[in-house]
Amino acid sequence: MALYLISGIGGFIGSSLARELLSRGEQVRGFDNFSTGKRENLTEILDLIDFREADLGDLAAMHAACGGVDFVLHQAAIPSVPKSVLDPLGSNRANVDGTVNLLVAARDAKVKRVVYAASSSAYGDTPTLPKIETMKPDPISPYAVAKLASEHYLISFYRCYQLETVALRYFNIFGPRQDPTSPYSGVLAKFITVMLRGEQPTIFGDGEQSRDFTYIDNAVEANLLACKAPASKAAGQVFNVATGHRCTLNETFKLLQPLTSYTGQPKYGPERGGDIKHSLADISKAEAALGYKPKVDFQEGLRRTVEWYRSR
Ligand code: UD2
Repeated sequence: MALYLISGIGGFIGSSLARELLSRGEQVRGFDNFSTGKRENLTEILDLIDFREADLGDLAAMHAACGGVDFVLHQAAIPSVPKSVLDPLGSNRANVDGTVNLLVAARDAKVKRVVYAASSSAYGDTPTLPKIETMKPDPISPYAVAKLASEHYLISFYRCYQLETVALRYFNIFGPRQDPTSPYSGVLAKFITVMLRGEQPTIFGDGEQSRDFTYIDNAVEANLLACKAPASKAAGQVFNVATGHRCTLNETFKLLQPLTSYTGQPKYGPERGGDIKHSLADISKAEAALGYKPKVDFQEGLRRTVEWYRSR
């Protein structure tokens, strides 16, 4: 049994990681400042975990949180392209300064490995698809720059201090518990909840933008594999975490219609600043080095997510 520290444990990815680790009999500690995470995501597991309310900006709290920890799963962030365009300083504080604080604490506590929630936004809008880790990154939004800067900090901490680090470039993770209520929420959480209410979703732009939407269980599995993969294959490395397929927003809307019983049409609004047009991953590096294989495809993921929101 190992002790895992999850930053951002109140978030949808952090709380999903916690549930899976508990079901595997592992020990879980976690912290959140509830800036985007939610207490209700932890309700049934609160008694089973060592939870602390803390902010990544508090180095003393990070040192305390890392004591005795085997693996850190660093999910805490302000995860939004448009929010970072409005507030680049806030994005940098949470997404870069916060990461460095946690890395310093993890290094000092001699944790075995830090696995980081990096982002596909690092690739930017370069025309070549699929995106492969050897491509030169070309981030557009402050959020994408911050996520990429943190990746480089992870690699630096491996090179300079031999702290084993792994960066997982998430491609549009979705699933149960993703918050649909903020203007910055992920598109699928918004579309599903709006359509279930019989309301019209808004597509920003022409709807022909595409994403490699990745169901949460795949991201959870990738994190747990990244903790256990041999250091020779994983440490100091960056991996795409995705499905290797993409879907446009217009196609996604059509898939959601029968699942949500929504019979109307979407509205179209202006394109969003800082957005990229197409996103699709090559996942062969994660397959070869981590043994990663997407377990749940997009359509099945949509079905499970719609069912979850419907049951609320
Ligand atoms: C980026 C990253 C993703 C993750 C995420 C964190 C890319 C390709 N992906 O997601 O991996 O790091 O940031 O937030 O960079 N949209 C609508 N209507 C809405 C909401 C969104 O049309 O009501 C559009 C939006 O303009 C975009 C697409 O849906 O074209 C996806 O937006 P999103 O905010 O769900 O995720 P994205 O791609 O910015």
